[in-house]
Amino acid sequence: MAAPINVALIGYAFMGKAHSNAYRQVTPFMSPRREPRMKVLCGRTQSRVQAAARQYGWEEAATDWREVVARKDIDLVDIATPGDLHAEIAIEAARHGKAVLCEKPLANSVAEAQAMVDAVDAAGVVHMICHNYRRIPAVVLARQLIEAGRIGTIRHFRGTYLQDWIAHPDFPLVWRLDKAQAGSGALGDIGAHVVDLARYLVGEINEVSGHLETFVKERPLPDGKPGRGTVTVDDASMALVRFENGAIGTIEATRMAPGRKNANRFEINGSTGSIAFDLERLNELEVYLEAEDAAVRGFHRVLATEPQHPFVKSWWPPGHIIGYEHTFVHTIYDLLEAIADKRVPSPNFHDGLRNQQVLAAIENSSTTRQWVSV
Ligand code: SOE
Repeated sequence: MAAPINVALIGYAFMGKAHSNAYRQVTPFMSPRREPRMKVLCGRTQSRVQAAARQYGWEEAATDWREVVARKDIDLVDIATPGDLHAEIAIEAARHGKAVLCEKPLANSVAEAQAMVDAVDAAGVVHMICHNYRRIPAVVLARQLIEAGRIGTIRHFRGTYLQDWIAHPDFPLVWRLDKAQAGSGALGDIGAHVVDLARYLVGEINEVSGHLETFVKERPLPDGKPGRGTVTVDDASMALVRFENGAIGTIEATRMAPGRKNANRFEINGSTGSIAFDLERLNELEVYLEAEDAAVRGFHRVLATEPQHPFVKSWWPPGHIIGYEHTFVHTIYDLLEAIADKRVPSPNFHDGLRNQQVLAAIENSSTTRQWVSV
């Protein structure tokens, strides 16, 4: 692959902004062969994509993604569109031999996710799904502690992702509330992150009992249009889960928790200790270890900002905290390294497919009111 790595980003809303920022911030850390070049930003509306390209630092703006993914000078296609376009774009990009990064959830259905996996495997291209929370130093530390056996055999995973941005019944019917575009609601948008963390930290989920609810069934149409329309996705989802390794868990995702802005939290209990994390305090990991002296034993708040914590030493001196945007910088860093080394990083489309199967099982279980195997 020619140096630098030429990137095309499709989608310029919130996630497109986060990815753009990451390409800019990661550049000084990359060796010349691994440097990204922000070639083209693609979106539907000419005037808006042009403005975004200027603001985010892209060389060109385009409106036809098919033309963009076919370009010979593009190496990496980054998909940050609503879910209904993921499969089509990723499959076409793979067909043209491009590396592909795709936002979560991988697709709007298991069939689409499977087709995406088949396409990248057949083309032999590098692929990754953007579960950025795997690259928080405190979360990686949690995994390291688990892998080293510090909390023993895992028994419980308790994961919640709580937001409140649609709690008001007059919040408009944006695309994220439309099944045709988003695939599902809180379940796919934020529950997918919890499922990913559960898989990353504990292991494969093999059985679920799911419960979905849409509290506000109609909302005002967006963009000032008159009237109300039907909400076709869940506002909230909950599931009991069983892991292959014998652990049990709960996974909850809601956009209807007033006051909870972006509370992506988990607690894991093992036979000899526990760990807990909250994205709203993302530099910290709470750790309880039975092995510690009984007199001082208790939950410790570990600030994961020391040089030995993953990713941290590239940023600031010890104790200087990092933020949400760094989770994307770390993700893009690992992706660019993988592209230069011609290997598939993690999490990738195979993880995205498995995640999609768990989401589908939760939805299916909610409909049938039965436990469903994944
Ligand atoms: C909106 O709910 C959202 O931006 C998600 O789409 C992201 O994946 C999550 O990280 C934060 O919330």
